[in-house]
Amino acid sequence: MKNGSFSTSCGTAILAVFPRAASPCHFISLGIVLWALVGVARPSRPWTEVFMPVVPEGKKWNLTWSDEFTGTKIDQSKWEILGDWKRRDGYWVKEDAYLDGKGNLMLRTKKDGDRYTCGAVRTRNKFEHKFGYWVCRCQFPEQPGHWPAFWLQNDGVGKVGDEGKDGTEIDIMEYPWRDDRLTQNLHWDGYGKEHKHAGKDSTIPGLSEGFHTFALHWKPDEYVFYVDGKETWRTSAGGVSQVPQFIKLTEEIGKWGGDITKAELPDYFVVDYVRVYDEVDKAEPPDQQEIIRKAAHVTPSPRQLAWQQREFIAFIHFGINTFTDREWGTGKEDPELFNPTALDARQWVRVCKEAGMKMIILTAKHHDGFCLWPSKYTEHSVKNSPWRDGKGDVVRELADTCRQAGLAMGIYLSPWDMHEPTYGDTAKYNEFYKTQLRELMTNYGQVAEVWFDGAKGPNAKDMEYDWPGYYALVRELQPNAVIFNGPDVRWVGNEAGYARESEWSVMNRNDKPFEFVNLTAKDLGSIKALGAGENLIWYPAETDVSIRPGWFYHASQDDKVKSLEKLLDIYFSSVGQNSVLLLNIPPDWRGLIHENDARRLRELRKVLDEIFDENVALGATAQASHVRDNNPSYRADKIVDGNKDTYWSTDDGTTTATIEFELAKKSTFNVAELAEYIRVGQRVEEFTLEAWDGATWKEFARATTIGYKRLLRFHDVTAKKVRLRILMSRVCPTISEFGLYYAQP
Ligand code: FUL
Ligand code: CA
Repeated sequence: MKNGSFSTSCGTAILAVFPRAASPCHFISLGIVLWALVGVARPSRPWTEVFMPVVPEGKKWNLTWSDEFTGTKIDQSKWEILGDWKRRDGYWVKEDAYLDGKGNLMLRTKKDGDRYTCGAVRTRNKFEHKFGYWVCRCQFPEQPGHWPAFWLQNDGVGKVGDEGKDGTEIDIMEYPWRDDRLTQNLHWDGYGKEHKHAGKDSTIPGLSEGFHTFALHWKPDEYVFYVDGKETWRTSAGGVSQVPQFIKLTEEIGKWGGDITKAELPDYFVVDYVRVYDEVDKAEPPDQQEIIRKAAHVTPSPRQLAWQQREFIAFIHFGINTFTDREWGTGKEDPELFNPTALDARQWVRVCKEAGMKMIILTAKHHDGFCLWPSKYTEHSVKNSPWRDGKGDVVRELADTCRQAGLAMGIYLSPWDMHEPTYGDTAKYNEFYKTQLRELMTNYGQVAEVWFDGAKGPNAKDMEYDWPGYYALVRELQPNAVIFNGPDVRWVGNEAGYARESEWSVMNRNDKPFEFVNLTAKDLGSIKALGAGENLIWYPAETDVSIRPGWFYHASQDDKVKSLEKLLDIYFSSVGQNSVLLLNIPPDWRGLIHENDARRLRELRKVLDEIFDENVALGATAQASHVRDNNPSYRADKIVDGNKDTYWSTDDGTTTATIEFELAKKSTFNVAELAEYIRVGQRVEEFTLEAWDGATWKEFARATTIGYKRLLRFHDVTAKKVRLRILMSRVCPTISEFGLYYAQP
């Protein structure tokens, strides 16, 4: 329920007189009515300003982040829903955190058999921010034995030393008692014997009824806490956190809140919104035109370009899980289990190469910690397996075979390691991980991609990966390798095989050491998503998906290899949507790619070759409405010359244009291919394709972005004249290729 600008400001006082059985929505409408009746003057400024701290001259508040909890599903691009696992005297379970469909987040506490469960959410890795004004509007639960909390957290809170500057638990509101008394707290230097704490309790009559706001003004040198816009506590205890922190909204079951067996359940903590504001300069925002121009001129690095041109690459998940029939191991597996009977990297390479793939990325170490190469730094590897009498090295065999076959090689090295004893000790483990990375980056020749996986199980020990250190090492030892989940290549955001309709390669990065952009956001590249454009980067998408349901081989999935139709759809939606397709084909326990997978890949190649065999637009005569400088080297026929390195363009200010093509002969087609000359940037925002039917132009395809490659499928069209209309482009469009093909039904 989103309130108008005035209902909230005095809503609280009036709402408090109502019992809390009905939905909060009713309160608000009653509140408005009553307010009108009693003639309370409406504040002339919006409530936000009235209730927000005053900022210094020349500054104003700007809403940086918020969730109003509208809709019916918790927005998982903003929140991680916690559970299901034990927490204090109860359990956090996902089903107890949900939206009520009326604009509120509900965190429920309930009894489930003999367990007590409740809900919790956090913005870790999704929104982390420092300083500013953080406010939550909510209504408390009523029953004993549990309590609501609105707090900020950082993984560095466990670091001892440097006081709370390297991370502090900031409890903006905790409400363990039911007597109008809340507590606000700071905790830093971990939770062990170095633990430090400062806190303040405040009693505010009426707090236990209705909705209230709880806020923190976090300044570089001071925290100021507020309830309903009134200051309750001001402190610089712990030296004030200087690092980005994430939000937690939680229910907590425990004795601090009283006796849960006395509670009438379910009970609810209802959150209307969370908003985060920053102090910004009053000056005008940067000129939109300037951001658009800048974005259109961001270009790929040579390593990114080389990676993009590979288009279709292979992922090989192979390891101890292959022999235990698992997706995630435990780290406790006996290396004896690793014993492929017929491992042949030449077969892997042959299958991939024949499928048209240009690189193979191998899971040198998955989360279980078992290494496919004889690492000097652990015993948990092929060297203690019966395979090749402990003398084998899968990384070496694959690297050598790829090199001979002219395929590039990529390495996946899981940061999360369930076996390694130092895991959990930030300094020691990072050292260990980097020595392993060094081994792989030095002993196996050229590496073209390093794949960093962010996955970490819910029970993984807490520690901080040294991302900047990992990236630096790769740059030092393999300067041509692209770093996935790092500075060069981003995860497309799902594992289903589909890129976005508008898949941009230019985005505005944040200042986080790992997730540079919100990878799962629906919109990453529109002008709106680029915001102020302070940090524009070329950041293209890689689409990882498995040919089978699992990433590792399972005999039970031999008949679940994706259909040809499905793989084609994935190809068109990834390679054909400005992304590289990373298709996983897991070798079986023999150490061979299973016949079913190999057959499906051959079928895929055959169909792709058939589709792209003949481009009926090749060599067409082409006439453009605009040509850059009237210069022949930018003429329209550059689009249909079969050369990726030549392109048509218009004058700088010209962002819409039309090209008419006359094909050599009347042809039937149902697939189109377009390419932008991305060496100079990605620009096109919208275009259509139309065919001349003898009387009029009929649109047969329309799409948004193009980028490196755009493939479109449509119903059969038969025509001799076709036109491409660029409807919107950030600056002058640069189109290097256009193709029309026919796919058999
Ligand atoms: C995930 C991992 O947890 C899966 O096991 C797999 O390796 C996939 C590609 O990435 O994060
Ligand atoms: Ca060309």
